[in-house]
Amino acid sequence: MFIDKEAFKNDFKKKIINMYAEDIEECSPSHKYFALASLIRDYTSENWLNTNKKYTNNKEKQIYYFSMEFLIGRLLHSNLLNLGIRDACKEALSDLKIDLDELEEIENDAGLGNGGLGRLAACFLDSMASLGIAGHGNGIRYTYGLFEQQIENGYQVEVPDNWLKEGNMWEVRKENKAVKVNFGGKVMPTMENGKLKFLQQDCETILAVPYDTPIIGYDNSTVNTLRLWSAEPLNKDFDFESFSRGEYSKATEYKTLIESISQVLYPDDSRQEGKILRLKQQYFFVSAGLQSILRRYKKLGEPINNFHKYIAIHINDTHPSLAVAELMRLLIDEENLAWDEAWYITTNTIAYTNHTILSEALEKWPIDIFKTLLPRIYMIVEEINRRFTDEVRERYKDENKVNNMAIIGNGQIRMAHLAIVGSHSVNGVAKLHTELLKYQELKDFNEFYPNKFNNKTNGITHRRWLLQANPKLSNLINETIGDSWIKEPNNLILLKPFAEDYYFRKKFEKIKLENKIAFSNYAKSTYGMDIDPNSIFDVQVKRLHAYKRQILNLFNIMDLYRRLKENPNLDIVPRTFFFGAKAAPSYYLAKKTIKLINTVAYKINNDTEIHGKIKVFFLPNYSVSLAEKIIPCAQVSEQISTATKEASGTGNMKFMMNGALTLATLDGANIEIKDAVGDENIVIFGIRKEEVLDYIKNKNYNSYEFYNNDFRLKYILDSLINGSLGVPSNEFIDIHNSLLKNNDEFFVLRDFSSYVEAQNKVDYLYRNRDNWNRMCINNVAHSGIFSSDNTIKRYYEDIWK
Ligand code: 26Q
Repeated sequence: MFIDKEAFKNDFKKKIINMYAEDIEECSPSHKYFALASLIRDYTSENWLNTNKKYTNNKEKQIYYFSMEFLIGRLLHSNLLNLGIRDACKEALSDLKIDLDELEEIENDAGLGNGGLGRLAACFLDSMASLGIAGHGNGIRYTYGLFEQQIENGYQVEVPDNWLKEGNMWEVRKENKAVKVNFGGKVMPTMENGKLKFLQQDCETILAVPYDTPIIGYDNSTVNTLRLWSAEPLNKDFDFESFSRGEYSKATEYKTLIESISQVLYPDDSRQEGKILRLKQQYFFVSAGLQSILRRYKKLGEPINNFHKYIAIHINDTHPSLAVAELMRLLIDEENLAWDEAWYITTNTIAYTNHTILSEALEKWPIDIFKTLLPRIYMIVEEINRRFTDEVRERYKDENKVNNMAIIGNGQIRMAHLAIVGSHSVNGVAKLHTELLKYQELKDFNEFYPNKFNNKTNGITHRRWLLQANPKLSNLINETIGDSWIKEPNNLILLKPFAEDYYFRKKFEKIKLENKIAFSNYAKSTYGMDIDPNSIFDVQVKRLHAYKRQILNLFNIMDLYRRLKENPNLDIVPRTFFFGAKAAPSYYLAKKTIKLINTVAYKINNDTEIHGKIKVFFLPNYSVSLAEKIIPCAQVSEQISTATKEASGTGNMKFMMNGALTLATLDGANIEIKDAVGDENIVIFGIRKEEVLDYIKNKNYNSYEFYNNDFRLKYILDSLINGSLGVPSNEFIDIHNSLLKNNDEFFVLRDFSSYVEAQNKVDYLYRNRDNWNRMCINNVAHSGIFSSDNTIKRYYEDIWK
C-alpha cells in the first residue's frame, strides 16, 4: 500500500477529532495510539472486503484453523510493516512530533494463549495471509487473556489481564453474524416424514457473537480473518422474569453465568483438570465456528456433498476435537445427510495436530459431565465409537486392543482418539515428536491408519521475529543480501558466505551489542535492574515446567557461584542469566521454582565478593512483547528439556534467527536446528532419547546415585534445605523431594555434569569472539527453513489442498 505523507497527516488529525473531539496537541499518547490503530484499520477495510469477495467469486478453498488459543501479541507494528507503510507513517508522525515507537508500546498484548501452541496459531495466521492462502482463525474472544505475572517477594502473583479495558481497535463486532449454541436438555427421537430425527429440548441456548480481526498479509493485499466468539445471553439484558420478581441478584447472575463461557483463558498448559466450563468453551467456539462456516458455504450454491472440497478445518490439538461430532450433527440433523455421507465429508474436512506426548496433558472427559452438557453430541460420539471399535475388533479380534483404542473407555471420552478417528491427517510438530507418536504413543493407530500420520515441523514468522523485532539486524541483512528474504525466507542462506567476512562479523557484533544496551536501558528504567551489556546474555524464556528444566539451568548457576566464592579470581567471561516464565497458578512446584530462581538471584546479585561476574534476573510477565525485546539481544539460547519431552519448541527457532547460539538437548526441533547449522554451530549436551526411554522402560534410574557421587550436586541440593539461601529451610523442601525422594522424573541430576561441561564450552567459545560471531551468523543464515511460511506451504500441499 502507498500513503502520501501529507494525506496521512490530514487523515490522522481528522481521526483524532472524530474520535475524541480533541486537537492533536492536547491529545494523550493513548488517544493517539487508538486513533492511529483505528485509521490503519480503516485503510485495510477495502482490501478485507475485496479479499472476501475474491474468495467467494473464485470459490477458493477456505482453511479454518480452530484453536482455543491465539497468542497474537500486539498488532500495530506488524500491521504497518505488512502494509508496507511503516516508514512513511513514522516520518509523518515525526513531523507531528509524535514517536511511533512510543505509540506502539501503548498497545496491550492480545495474550489469548498460554505459550507455544497459541503462538504457533498466530504465526500460522501471518504466514497464511502473507502467502495469499485463504486461511482464517476460529477461536474465543476471552475477556481476560493469560494472567499478568507480578513478582512479590520472589513469588509469582497473578493479576487478571483486562486487555480490552481501553478498547480494541482491531476487532469488528458482527452482531448480524451471531449464531446460537445449545447446551444441556434432552434429546427426543421423533419421526418426521418417515425419517428418524433427533430434537433437542429444554436446552439452554446461548448467543455466540463473532468479533473479526483482520489478518494482513505482507505486501500482497490479502486480508484474512481471525474470528473470535463472545458468549452472550439470548435476551440482551438480563433475566427479566427474575428482575420483575424483584430477585435482582438472580437476574444478573444468569447473565454472568452465560458470559463466563468466554470470560477467561485457562492458564494451564500441562495438566487437564476436567472442568465443565472448559468443555463448555470448547463446544461453544467449535459449534459457533462450524455453523458460520456452513452458513457461508451454503451461499456458494454448491451441494452439501462437496463441502470437503471447499472447506478444510484444522484442529490445534484436541481442544477443538468436538468439531468431529458437531460437524456430524450439523450434517445429519440440520442438512439431513445419512451417516455414511456425513462421515465421509467430516473425515475429509478435518485434520488434527498433536502438540504433546505428556500423558497428564491428554484431554479426557468423564462421561457423566459430557453427556449432561452435550447429550446429542454424546450420542454421536457413542455411534462413532461403536462403528470404530467394530472395525478394530473385526480386524484384530483382540479385545485388549479394542479397549486401548476405543474413543470411550474407563468412564471417559478420549479426545485424542476422537480427533484421530475423525480426521484424515494427524501430524506431529517435529521429526522426533512424530516418530514418538507413530512408534510409541499412538502406535496402534498408526498401524490401523498407516497413511494418516505425518510430520510438519513447526515454524515461526520471520517477519515478526526478525524483521519487526530486530530492525538493526534486518537492515544489515538488507544491505548485505537485499530484502528478498522477507518474502523468501530461505534466501537468508545468502548470508552464509558473509560469516567468513571479517567486516561483516564486526558489524554483526556491533548490532548485538546495541541491542543489549537498548535492553539494559529498558530493564533499568522498567525494573531497576543493573545489567552489564558487555556480559554474555544467556536466556531461558518459556513456560515454567519441570520437563523444561529451568532447575538445571539454575543448578549450573549455583555451581558457578560456589566456584566463584571459592576463588573470586576464577577466570570466566562475565555472564547475565535471564529467566522469564509464567507458572500455571495451580502448578505448585513450578511456582516454587520461580521463588527459588529469585532467591538465588537475590543472593548472587547482592554479593559484592564476586565482582558482578555473574548476575541473574527473573524478567516478570514474559509475553509476546517481552519476547520481542529480549530475543534480539540474546547470545545463548537455553533449550534444555529432557529428551523426548518437548514436542518441538519454537522459541529455539526465534533465538537462532536472531543470532544466538543454541545450548540444547537432542529434543524436539533442536535436532533439526542442529542438522541445519551443523555440529560446529551449536552446543549439544545430555542424554539422548534412547537412554531416556531405557530408563523409563527398565525403571532403573536412581537420582540418589548422582547426588551421592557428585559433590557439586550434593552441595547444591543440601543448600536447598539447610537455610544457606537465606530463606526458611523448608521453603524448597518439595523441590528437593521431587529430585531425590521422588526420583527426579526429568533426569536433572543425570544431565547436570554434561550441562556444566556444555556451559564451560560456551564460555570457552565466547573467548574467541570473532569465531563466535561466525557461528552466530551461520545460525541466522540457516534459520530461514524454520519460517512458518515453509511450514504452512507443507500443510497446504500435503493436508489442506
Ligand atoms: C488442556 C486441557 C485443559 C486445560 C488446558 C489444556 C492445555 C492447554 C494448552 C494443554 C496444552 C496446552 C498447550 C500446549 C503447548 O503449548 N504445547 C507446545 O506446542 C508447541 C507448538 O507446537 C510446541 O512447540 C511445544 O513443544 C509444545 O509444548
